[in-house]
Amino acid sequence: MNNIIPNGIHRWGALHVDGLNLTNEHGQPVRLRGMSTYGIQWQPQFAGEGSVATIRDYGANLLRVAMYTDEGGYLTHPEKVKADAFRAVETALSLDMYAILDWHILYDNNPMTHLKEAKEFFAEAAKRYAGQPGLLYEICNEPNGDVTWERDVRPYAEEVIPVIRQFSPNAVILVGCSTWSQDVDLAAKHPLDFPNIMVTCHFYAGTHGKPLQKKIDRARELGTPIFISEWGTSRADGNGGVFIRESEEWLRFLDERNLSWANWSLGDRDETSAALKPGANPNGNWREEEISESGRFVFRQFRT
Ligand code: IDC
Repeated sequence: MNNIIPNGIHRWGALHVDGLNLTNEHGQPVRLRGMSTYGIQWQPQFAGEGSVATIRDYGANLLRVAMYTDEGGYLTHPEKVKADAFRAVETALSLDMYAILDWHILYDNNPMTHLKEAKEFFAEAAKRYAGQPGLLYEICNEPNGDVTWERDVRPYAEEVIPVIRQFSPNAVILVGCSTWSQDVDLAAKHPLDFPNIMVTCHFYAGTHGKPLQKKIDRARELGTPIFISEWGTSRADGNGGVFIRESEEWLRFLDERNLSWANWSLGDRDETSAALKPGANPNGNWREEEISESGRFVFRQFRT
């Protein structure tokens, strides 16, 4: 069958978390690597079949669907944005790729602000995808500002996780943490008391280096499994660089720990973190000149 890949849903089945590892349904450690969409409210066209199948051909087995809450996202146009997010998820699943459904908070710093909307959204999504082994849930992209794990993020997760588990009892759930999902060490001191949970860490190679790597190792020493659900070859503002040498160092770090990752972003915005050049064909099969410097680098990394 055309749509089966060696590291996809058909072979690996439902994923679980075992200690620090993400494992397949047979308990073997596995790794997801792929791309995050750009904000789905802005560029849904690059989450269509042509584009996603092209990154799969490059070796990706993961698509993260970044559904912004703010900035013209879900909270402003719930039906339209939700439909685009679900379509993107289903495109990836139909291609045998794992998908992450990401509640992409950003300028709306505190996940608690829209707890009610998050619970409604994840109830609907988890019901829709009940029994679907290929979907992971990311319940808050990047808490930031005056937000702490213990006061805000953990209580938020304690409300949202049971909502998802009610319909998808074993789904892997990814939880962001304070300082734009960098304070993994602080989260690890007060872990969530649920199975199949990973804490996300996000880095941008032009901004973050050794200190953040130390935080990851500290969290892991405390027993917290980490998932890199977003990273960029640029600075943290999505531009500058491209920082190839720093990205290579980071990827070595991730390889040594078998950490899963999604790169920001599968889109054609005019910024260095975008994998595609402005005007790239949404149907995929890109010519070399449609791919950015970052894209050329990242698209080679899925198979290494
Ligand atoms: C950036 C986009 C940029 C957009 C900005 C605000 O690349 O075009 O104007 O968001 O919406 C993150 C966020 C991610 C950011 C990215 C780069 O999760 O939404 O995208 N970044 O700044 N965290 C750290 C970096």
